[in-house]
Amino acid sequence: MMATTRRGALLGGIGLVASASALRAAQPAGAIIVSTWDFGAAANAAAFERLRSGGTLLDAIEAGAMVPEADPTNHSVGFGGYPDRDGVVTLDAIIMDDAGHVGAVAALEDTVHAVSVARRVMERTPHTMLVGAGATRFAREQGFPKRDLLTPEAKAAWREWLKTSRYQPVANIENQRTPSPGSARDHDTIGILARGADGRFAGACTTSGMAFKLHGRVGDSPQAGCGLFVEAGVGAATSTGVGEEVIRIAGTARVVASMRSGLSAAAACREAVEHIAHLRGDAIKDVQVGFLALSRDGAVGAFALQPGFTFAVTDASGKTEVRPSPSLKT
Ligand code: SD4
Repeated sequence: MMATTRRGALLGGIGLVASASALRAAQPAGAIIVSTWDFGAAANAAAFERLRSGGTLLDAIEAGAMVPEADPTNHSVGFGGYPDRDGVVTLDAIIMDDAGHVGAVAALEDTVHAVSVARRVMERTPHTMLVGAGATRFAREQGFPKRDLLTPEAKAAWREWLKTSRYQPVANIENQRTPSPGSARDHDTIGILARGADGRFAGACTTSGMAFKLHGRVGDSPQAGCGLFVEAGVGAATSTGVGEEVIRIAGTARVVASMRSGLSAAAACREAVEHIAHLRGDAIKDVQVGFLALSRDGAVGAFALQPGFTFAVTDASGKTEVRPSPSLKT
């Protein structure tokens, strides 16, 4: 089974090399932007606007990711994100294009726009990822202002959490913008992908990770091949949910490899979710993981472990639709 899949991927890869220009010519014109969760709609709108005003695909992706980062009511991206168990907000982010350019930061502190710092890592350093104190120092050196990310509301939620100190991620908390007082509120991430009218791809993923995590914990989001993967002539994929489960299977690298071997974006996302379920059995009983993918023909696919995952799709005319993802469990 594994051998067949691998051979399929290999053959798909060879076919692509031979016919990359033919594939590009077959692509429908027009850009498409997709992102995770209901709040992806606002991010897509910013990305679309940036593209329309002449920005590059990377400019658009970055502008989109910056929207939830700056939103204090979004409790797990950037400003207003929930802290770790020591009360410190730490951010993970990545940005990537389809020409092998990638930059990421993990456990970044005191900086609102982690995605922009990730872009600086990509464009101004010989590295692909900076972490912790090094990432934060780099942000200051690059002129990003120091800002305390812990809002009074997030601090109060952390104090409440300290009473039980029970670490238990809640599925689909991302779409709960105003959780009831005292309820568990833990994680939120935006993964945003775009295909330009020229058929090129770019993507970003940014998060404050799982709330009340151990200090120093890094999730899937900033890791290429886990929270995000982009490949020329094939497509792009991003993930959300409990990062540990995505990292175990190098989730988005797997989704993109499946698309390379001929699966549709939807089937590739489903295959990755099924693999997690098969691998983890009861351990993922209440866990949410969602994948979102965009293929070279502009098709959008998503699949999640649990019902409740949603994603936003913006077409070339700027029309945005939030859609529910199919899921393994019903
Ligand atoms: C993480 N995958 O840090 C992220 C969390 C997330 O919506 O996606 N939340 O594990």
